[in-house]
Amino acid sequence: MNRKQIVADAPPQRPGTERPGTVGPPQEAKAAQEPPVPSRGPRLAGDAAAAARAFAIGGKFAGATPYGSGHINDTYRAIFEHRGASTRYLLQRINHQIFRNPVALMENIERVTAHLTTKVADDPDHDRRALRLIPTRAGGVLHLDADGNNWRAYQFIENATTYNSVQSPEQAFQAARAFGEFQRMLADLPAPRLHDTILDFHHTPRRFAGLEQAIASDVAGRAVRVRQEIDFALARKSIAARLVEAGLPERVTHNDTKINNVLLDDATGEGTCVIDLDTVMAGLAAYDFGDMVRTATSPAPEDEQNLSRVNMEFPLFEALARGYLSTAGGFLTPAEKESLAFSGKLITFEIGIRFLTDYLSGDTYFKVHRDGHNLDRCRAQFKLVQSIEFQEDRMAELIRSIG
Ligand code: ADP
Ligand code: GN1
Ligand code: MG
Repeated sequence: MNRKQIVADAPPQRPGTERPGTVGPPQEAKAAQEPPVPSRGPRLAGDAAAAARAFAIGGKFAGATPYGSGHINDTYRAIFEHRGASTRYLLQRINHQIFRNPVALMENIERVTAHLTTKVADDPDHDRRALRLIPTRAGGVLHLDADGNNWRAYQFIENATTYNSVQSPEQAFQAARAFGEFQRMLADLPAPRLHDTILDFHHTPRRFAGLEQAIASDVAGRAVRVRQEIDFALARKSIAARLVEAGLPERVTHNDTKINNVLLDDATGEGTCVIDLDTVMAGLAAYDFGDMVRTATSPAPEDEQNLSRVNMEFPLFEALARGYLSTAGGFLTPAEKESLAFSGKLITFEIGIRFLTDYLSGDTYFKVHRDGHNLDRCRAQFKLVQSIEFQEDRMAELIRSIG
């Protein structure tokens, strides 16, 4: 990873547009002041062991192994042994190239987790229903190591699993129900407005402008290989502004509701806990529903290379819509409900152009595990957009019929 990624993936900010709650100056400007970023790899694993010991956890540290398949942070499962029993913790190095102000980010997470904890207090399973931060020995929630890396730790939620692709309509229903419940529980989060951890995160027109910039500069010399994908994106430029210009109400939203950001209970299949709270901030309900459509209506993974497997399957969409509206239906306005069917196409398109932008920029933002990985991800998103286009009217009708 290098600094270019900030320029490449973060939407450009217009001068004078800082809103209340925005974290610091524009990311491009800040990047110039940033110290060199440490390299990843075995040394970081060693750092994880040292970082784990910085948290107020009783017992003896017994190891930390890389965990999960997120594209941004470095996640470890750490084990501590105490009086013959092992306890696991979730340890994360926050990617501070992407989240430029980890202190403000953690302030958001502390407020959100505290609020959720009060909401689930009466649930017999309350310990597993909201993420619980582990304090550091120094009494904060962030450990800053000697290399300038920021670490946090959570209680590990046992007997629940995240899935990188949806396995059944029931699973789509449960995941969407949990994300809707998450929005519902945060609807009365007291002021002030949460910090914008990434400015204009779902501002699709600015994401589009980022793509146009990447095409024009073509720093990795790859544009010639992706003419078809570029044409696909350019042909849909007119849809980019539809959500941001719809006058929809701002809410506290998750903003990264891909299906692997909700833990589903191993015994019941129900949503146990919504995780990955780095982008919880002001947003539109439709952003969250849109990203659920992107990740839970096609059974293929996000980076599927066999595009014949990437399709918006209507039974999955129906389960998703019913699950989401079972918890969110009570507070959404008619205009918000009306925006849901379209949001799937838009957010899938938006993430597709972000993958394409990153491919053109030389893979500097999302973690990649093979050559052309971002391009594969882009192609899968665009195939899904096409599949949604064939079924848009039916999707809108279904949402109206649920009411
Ligand atoms: P990223 O931002 O890199 O996507 P996540 O916060 O989503 O990181 O964590 C990565 C993975 O770790 C998740 O997909 C999930 O499988 C697992 N995970 C995260 N938090 C917990 C937790 N508190 N308990 C158990 N597993 C967790
Ligand atoms: C990233 O952190 P993770 O892997 O859950 C990204 C999302 C994208 C997603 C695509 C901060 O999410 O916006 O939709 O990858 N997060 C950030 O899989 O950019
Ligand atoms: Mg995640």
